[in-house]
Amino acid sequence: MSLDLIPQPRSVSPQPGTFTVASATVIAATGDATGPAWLLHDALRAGSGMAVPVVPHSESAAITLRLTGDGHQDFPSTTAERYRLNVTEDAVTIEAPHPAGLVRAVQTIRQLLPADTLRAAPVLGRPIELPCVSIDDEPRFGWRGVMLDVARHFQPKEFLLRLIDLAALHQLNVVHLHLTDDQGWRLEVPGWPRLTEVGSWRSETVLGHANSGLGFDGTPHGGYYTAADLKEVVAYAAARYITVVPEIDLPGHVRSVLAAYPELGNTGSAHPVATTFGIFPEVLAPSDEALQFARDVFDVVTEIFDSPYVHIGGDECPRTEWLASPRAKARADELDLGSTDRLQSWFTASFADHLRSKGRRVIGWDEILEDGGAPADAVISVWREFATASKALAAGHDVIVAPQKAVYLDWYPSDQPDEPLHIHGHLPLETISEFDPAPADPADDETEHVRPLGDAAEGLGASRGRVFGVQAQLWTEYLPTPRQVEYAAFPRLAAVADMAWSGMNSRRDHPIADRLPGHLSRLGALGVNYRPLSGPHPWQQGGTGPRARFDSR
Ligand code: TNX
Repeated sequence: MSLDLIPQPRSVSPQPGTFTVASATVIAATGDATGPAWLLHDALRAGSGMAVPVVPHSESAAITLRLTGDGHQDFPSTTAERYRLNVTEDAVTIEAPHPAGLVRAVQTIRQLLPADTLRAAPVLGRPIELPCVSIDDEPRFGWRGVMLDVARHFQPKEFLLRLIDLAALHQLNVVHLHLTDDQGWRLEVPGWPRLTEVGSWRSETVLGHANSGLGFDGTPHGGYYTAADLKEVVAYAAARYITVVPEIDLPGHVRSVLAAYPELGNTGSAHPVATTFGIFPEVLAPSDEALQFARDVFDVVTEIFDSPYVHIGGDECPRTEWLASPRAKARADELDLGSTDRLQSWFTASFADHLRSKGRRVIGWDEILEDGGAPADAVISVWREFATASKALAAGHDVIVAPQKAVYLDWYPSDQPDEPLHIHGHLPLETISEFDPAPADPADDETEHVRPLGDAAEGLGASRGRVFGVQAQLWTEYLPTPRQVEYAAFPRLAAVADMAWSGMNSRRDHPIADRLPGHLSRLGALGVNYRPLSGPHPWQQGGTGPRARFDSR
């Protein structure tokens, strides 16, 4: 019998029989196992209607969650997420060295339950059964992420919570929020009120694709999160052992900042928040004011987010304005950089110093390796060419594998002409399911491969960097609403999750194509607007209006 689990666990032995969740069933857990136990309680309560109590000890039919380690494993790390799940006709036993592993096992149970149990209210009308099975599981990578761009199109807080829950269901452990960009600034920063007053909205948005020449929609678009909103998101994720990594994209992609505070730019002239998409020449001036601005923002960010990592962006930062600015050139000379092009490297180092003083490490897109490079402890999100990963590793950087050709879910999911508007490219599910994020990695043989992410200080001075893991990107230029994001994300994100958790041998032995049909019934029960395997439903197609497919390259 196939259990259609995604991701595929390391070892699964199905047994005959089932465990029935009955009125006498209890969940036994104590101490740090209690949080994961309540997650299981909530999952059962919603979809089965049964309030299975969490109790410290039990003599009767029980689901037991037990911590086996000393609880001191670092999280996130692959060791922290190991778990054993044993379902017999009489009992369900979950053991893990860390509560994170218990939570992963709870997610596996959510997948083992009938798909209808994932609904918000019971519809099943029959006993809730779990197939007997014994599972021994551990992820290949300690960083399994998904990035959501909430800057190009603001995404409501409720959707962040839903995405976190969907990430949890797929055993992902990082949700990266791209909080700022040319088209909008999405978080409150005390002392800089115009960031939200001015920078959080734009007057209108280009219709269709930026290159399709259809004009603008004339409709203001915007929104931002309060500190309380973001703390709620962080806490919701933390209960699921998911780290929310914030990104503040600097020193490029700052049109929303400069609309609010033109004095932070190189020309002082005011530009509105961008209403179209692409790469803009406007970047921060290499001034003390701009550095102070960044520090103030990072101070707020580190107060809200407990992630050991803060993403500083760093992508697509044109040098045009600096090269044309006598002040920028003078600053580069004063700093003895040897070249104006190195100003970005100076920004990166300054941000990293400030964040390091707060016990955090920076992550940047792979452009931060250029023109002077990045501090040794900077983690690189490799997004352009996969080959950059080896260069970054050789230079001693830890790496998050995120190449556009393999994990950019804003690319078209197929060649079909009826696909709704996406940015460009072609990224079918098959490409994802074949991609190996670390081909030369000894982890591939599925033996011991513990590579903890560790704390902020670890990795300093390492001669060769480590592959932290894999991350999918959901850029939202052309995915304006949660439904459109869901279409782009699913089921391809399930294939990314499989890639991030399971070793290559396991993925080859259990092709995801065999497990997806079963898994789609889970997404269906959750009301996810996924793309059917054969192509879009008529109502998901691009049609002939502004949402029509447009291939600009
Ligand atoms: C490049 S990936 C960008 C983003 C776009 C994306 C679209 C990266 C670091 N920069 O600004 O949204 O391509 O795929």
